[in-house]
Amino acid sequence: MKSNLQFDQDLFAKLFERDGYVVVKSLASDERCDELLQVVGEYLTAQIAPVEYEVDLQYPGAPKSLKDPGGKTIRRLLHAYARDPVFRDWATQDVIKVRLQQLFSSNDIKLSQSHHNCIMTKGAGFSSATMWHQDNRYWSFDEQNLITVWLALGKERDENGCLWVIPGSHKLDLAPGRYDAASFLRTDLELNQALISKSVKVEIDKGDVVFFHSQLFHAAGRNQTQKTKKSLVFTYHETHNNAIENTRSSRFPSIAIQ
Ligand SMILES: O=C(O)CCC(=O)C(=O)O
Repeated sequence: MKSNLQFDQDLFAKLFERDGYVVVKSLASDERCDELLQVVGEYLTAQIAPVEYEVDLQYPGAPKSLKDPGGKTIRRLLHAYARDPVFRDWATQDVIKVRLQQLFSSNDIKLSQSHHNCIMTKGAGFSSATMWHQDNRYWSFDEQNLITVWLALGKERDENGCLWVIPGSHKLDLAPGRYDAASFLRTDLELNQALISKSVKVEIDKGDVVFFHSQLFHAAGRNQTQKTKKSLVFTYHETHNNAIENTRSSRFPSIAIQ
């Protein structure tokens, strides 16, 4: 059997280039996921800062205030890299590094601590939906070429708010009028509706990883189940691709992962 360090590099890069994302099944072992889940559970139960609540974002479905029922539902446990060695260990694993080196065609890669870098949660009962966007709405870098690595710590299905993506959309260059004021795709436009109709859901299991490009359009629904969905999410960039000074992307130093 092939180890997770041996894989068809050409096929991996070709799929990513064509679709803007690629799923690797069982990249993290059950044991690793359980270890991560144990620590995530502790941070979630104690609500250890820094966290982002659903109310902070006000995405569709979010409670209106911290005092409302579900108001203290966490959306993200922030600063995962600095929080705990189990997260750092996963973020710098060779199985991730070799794949990123393949996708960036470079060995000089850094992890951004400024956004994502989190445990993304979809709470049972009080979660929100994320509208269609490219992650470049969050990023201010010299080049719009970042890659997010999303590890599922449990089943991700449509009913618990899995990712949806528009394959190949990372190559699109849309006019500014296609976006709303918050840089989400406007759903009132027929052109955007046609684009969204090409979307596919990314249903994955515990230990599976999605690599996706920062230009890829993606979205996610609410969690309609009774179990909180948890994913560990880091974003990487080439060393020469710097965060623009005095932006949210440059608030924390990136970490070299070679
Ligand atoms: O789980 C979700 O709602 C999607 C999150 C997402 O796309 C993001 O934070 O960029």
